[in-house]
Amino acid sequence: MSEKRKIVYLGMRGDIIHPGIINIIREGEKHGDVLVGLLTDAAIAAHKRLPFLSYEQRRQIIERIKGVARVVPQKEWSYVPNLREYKPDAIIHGDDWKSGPEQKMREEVFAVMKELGGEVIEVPYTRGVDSSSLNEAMRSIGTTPDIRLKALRRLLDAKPFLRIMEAHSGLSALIVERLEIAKEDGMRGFDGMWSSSLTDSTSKGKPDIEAVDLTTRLQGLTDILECTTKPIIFDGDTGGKREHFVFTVRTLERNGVSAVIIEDKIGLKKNSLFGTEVTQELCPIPEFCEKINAGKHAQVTNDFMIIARLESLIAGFPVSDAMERARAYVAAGADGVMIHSKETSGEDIRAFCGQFRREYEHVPLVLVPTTYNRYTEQELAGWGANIVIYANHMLRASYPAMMQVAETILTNGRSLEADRLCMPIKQILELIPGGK
Ligand code: SPV
Ligand code: MG
Repeated sequence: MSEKRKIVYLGMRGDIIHPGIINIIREGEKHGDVLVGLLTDAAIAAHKRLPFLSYEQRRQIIERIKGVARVVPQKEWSYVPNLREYKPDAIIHGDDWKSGPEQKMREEVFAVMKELGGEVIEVPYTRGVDSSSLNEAMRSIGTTPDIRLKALRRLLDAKPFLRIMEAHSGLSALIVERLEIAKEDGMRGFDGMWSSSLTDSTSKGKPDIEAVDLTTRLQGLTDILECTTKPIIFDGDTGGKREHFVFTVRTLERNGVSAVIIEDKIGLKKNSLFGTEVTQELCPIPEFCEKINAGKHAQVTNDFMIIARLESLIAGFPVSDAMERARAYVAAGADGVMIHSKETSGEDIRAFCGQFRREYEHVPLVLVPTTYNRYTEQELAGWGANIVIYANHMLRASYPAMMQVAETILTNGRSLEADRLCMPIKQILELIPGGK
């Protein structure tokens, strides 16, 4: 009787297949049957950008690679839970984890394999073809409207909490797209972008009163779409007339925008952060429900989201009014709700979140903590929020920076003193590849 084949565990994302991965599979095969632990979206999303392909699509590809005996989901970033569950005879990994952020994971894996009486096989890293550098290359290729559109729902499924940042130009969006900082628990970045009516209007020198029309806003959005891949949530203001909103939905959807948020106000829209200093008239509930419903019927895919924004607290009404509206809007088909307030205490928002979560465990809940910004993301997530939007910070940051430089030049009658306030010329030339 032949000896039972050994099992060799190989954890992977499986989004980008390259010779380095094939090499590891081939090496693994020499030692036994290769069991691929394919990382789920949720396992990846907490640490890295979401793969371009869904888990199912990735599974179908990996299963058919010669040398792969079986594919199982790896639901955690760490290999350890699967190693304990499948008890392989060996785990195989590229030796690049000897340094850098994966070092700690390597130590854990060695400890577990020792405990299980198994072995760790390290394969020399294939230079120049690792997933991270290919990821960079993919980013420069871009994405498709379909992949981008789906990304928000996939992220909501994969992560309990998303961090969205305002972008009003290609340049500001590039920062949101690329910036990552290292934290103890891995890399931290933004999950997507907010296309804000306030910053789109302000950057055009116009008030935030729906005076910048959709066509104009889409021209700006196109710049963002062209240089980024992350999902976009569009500030749809009041959504306009119901008969017009259906076209807005289709236009956004066709462009790969993931969601539109519309607010339940009527009349001349004024920015919410004015609160009751200005007239804020709420839309009758049935009328707003019809608008949501018309939008839901107009969308072509199942992935596009229409999020209903509750302006009760902005207009001076109590949490109970917001709750009544939330119930009606969810029943009308809203894919999520956003609750807004200009109070700095956050108490009204916290009260709403508590009540909403008691009634709706899973409906996505969006917060825009511009005024109650003392609370951390962790605290807001604890209240039940799924999405936090930093709604205007990139534009607000740029204004004082530009003012300071302009003042410095005026004061000195030359730009030498302003240089230290500006990005170096070399940096601006190299920021966008392909200029040379
Ligand atoms: C925006 O960013 O345009 C918003 C959020 O709608 S707020 O300005 O707070 O109303
Ligand atoms: Mg707005």
